[in-house]
Amino acid sequence: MTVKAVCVFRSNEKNVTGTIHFTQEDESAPVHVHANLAGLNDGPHGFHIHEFGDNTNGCMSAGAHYNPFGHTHGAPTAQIRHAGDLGNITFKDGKATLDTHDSLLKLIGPHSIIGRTVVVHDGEDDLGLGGHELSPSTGNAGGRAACGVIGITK
Ligand SMILES: [Cu+2]
Ligand SMILES: [Zn+2]
Repeated sequence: MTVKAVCVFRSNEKNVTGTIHFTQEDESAPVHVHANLAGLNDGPHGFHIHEFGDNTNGCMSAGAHYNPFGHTHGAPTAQIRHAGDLGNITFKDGKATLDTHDSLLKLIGPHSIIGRTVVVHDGEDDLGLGGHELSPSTGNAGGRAACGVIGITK
């Protein structure tokens, strides 16, 4: 049975808005991710699922990248990556769209991302290759510009 989820970014201090839809048709299928965001400066911005659906202290409470298998950070196309690594979303004229399928994300089963947080960052994710001390953990993507919790939808 198809499971659908949605994450909404709204009314934060940086005026970032947008919606991310997730769809998974069955437990072994890749998850379709369709994001439409607005409000950040043009260029690539790190885009990840973080572990916790906790925004108590803003996006910082969402914890680290969702990483149920104990891997290092990487590109969404890399063999070794965090499950939550969606790479970058690129803004042009203040808007960004991402439409992709990801085989490590799940909406069904023990590693579901429902109830976790999507974060868009101030800077670019170097996909683990930048040589910075933070590259293997966060891609050195900078601050957390906006976030939202992933919830079930119909
Ligand atoms: Cu992140
Ligand atoms: Zn990561």
